[in-house]
Amino acid sequence: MIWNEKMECASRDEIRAIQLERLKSTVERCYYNVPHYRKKLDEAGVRPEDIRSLDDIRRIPFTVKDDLRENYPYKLFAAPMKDVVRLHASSGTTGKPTVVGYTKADIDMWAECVARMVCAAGVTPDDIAQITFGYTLFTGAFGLHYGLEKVGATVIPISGGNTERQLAIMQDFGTTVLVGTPSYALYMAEVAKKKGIDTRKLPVRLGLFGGEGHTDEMRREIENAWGILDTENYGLSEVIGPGVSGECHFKDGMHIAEDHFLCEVIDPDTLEPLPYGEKGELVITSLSKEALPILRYRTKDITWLISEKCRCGRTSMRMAKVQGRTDDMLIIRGVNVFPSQIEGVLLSIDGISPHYEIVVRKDGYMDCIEVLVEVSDASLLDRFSALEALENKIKHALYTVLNIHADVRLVEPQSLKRFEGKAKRVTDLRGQQ
Ligand code: DLL
Repeated sequence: MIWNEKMECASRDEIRAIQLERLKSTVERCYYNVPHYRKKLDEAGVRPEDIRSLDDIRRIPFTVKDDLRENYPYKLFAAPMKDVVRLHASSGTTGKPTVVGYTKADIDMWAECVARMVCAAGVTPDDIAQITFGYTLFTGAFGLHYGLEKVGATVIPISGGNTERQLAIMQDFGTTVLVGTPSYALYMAEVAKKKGIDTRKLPVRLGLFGGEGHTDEMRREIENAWGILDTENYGLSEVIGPGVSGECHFKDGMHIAEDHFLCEVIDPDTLEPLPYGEKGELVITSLSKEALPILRYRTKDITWLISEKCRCGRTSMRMAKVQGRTDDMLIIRGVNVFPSQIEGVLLSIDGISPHYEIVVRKDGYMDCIEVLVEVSDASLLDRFSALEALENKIKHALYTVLNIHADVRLVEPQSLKRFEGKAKRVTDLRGQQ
């Protein structure tokens, strides 16, 4: 079902007209309500009335995460606090979190975007959705919650953690849709197996996964373990939360809610916009937000835009699966390495589990990368030659894809850390040595 056919199937001309009108009012709102934006726009010599076509967006300066930090907590808000009804925050790895606010209209718009997204994935009012994201300052749980309720699905707001209870509730309440991070879905399947629960026999039929990326190999792993359709969605708190884009059941890119978010892809080095289909950094401008409008936000997420019409009938632009972030990219002896590339290799090899950790350190001046991965069968660890053969096989496969030598250490099943939220798989010790 298409939730909002008028918008999701609008012609390109119609969408562009809506985007231009909303871009103008967003720039105006920023200019007249947020000193930070006024200063930046003045410095760039741009006044709101200079925005006459969508191409004029190129004249607007970029916004980066540090702008939110420097204006902590509320200085980028374009609405008075009496109109702000909700706050969320994103925990940065360093320094202060970034705080985001929503008016009533923003919350409605957010629910609308998530409703479109979950319908595209296949949710109906008959579904029972279990939300395993934490109901915290993180946008994941509340974002999905309001959108799922809007389409009439039954929501189980179980929140994160306590996997055994999650499984018990899932069995008792007849959950049909699992909502969370892909890594948690895998972990739940593993706990279920230990408890003797056959996840494939449960009524769960659909996964709505996001908040972090997952490779096609990991997706197959999840689909096999649960016997479900695994769909992915994308968003970020600075822009709204989940609901920026999501896959339909064709899983051929994530449909963008283009009447609310204007997406560009730029070359992260030259900052020049790239044509559709070319890979670069995603930049998003909000088009209808009131409390925290955001102009040309550099997401650091690497993807490309897909302009061909989708088989589902929606006309919206799609974004490809995020390939990594410009800032989780590891540079190992001069070679750019994305953790997702390593994951892709590991999941294509039999005899190991999808749980892994990447440790980067310096040996003298040399960058060294070590990949720890759990074997599926603990008895392998006692069979030296088989163990060595498997390690070599993984090393070779990693070398073929990454073009660098990585050390591989096979470890016992269940010995690596598990995650209830976003997985943190990389430990980079180079700065601390
Ligand atoms: O993760 C919002 C969200 C929650 C999206 C639940 C989908 C589902 P933040 O905590 O601000 O917001 O983190 C945003 O997470 O810039 C990406 O790097 C990453 N991310 C989110 N979804 C995906 C995805 C939420 N599907 C950051 N694939 C973003 C890859 C993702 N990365």
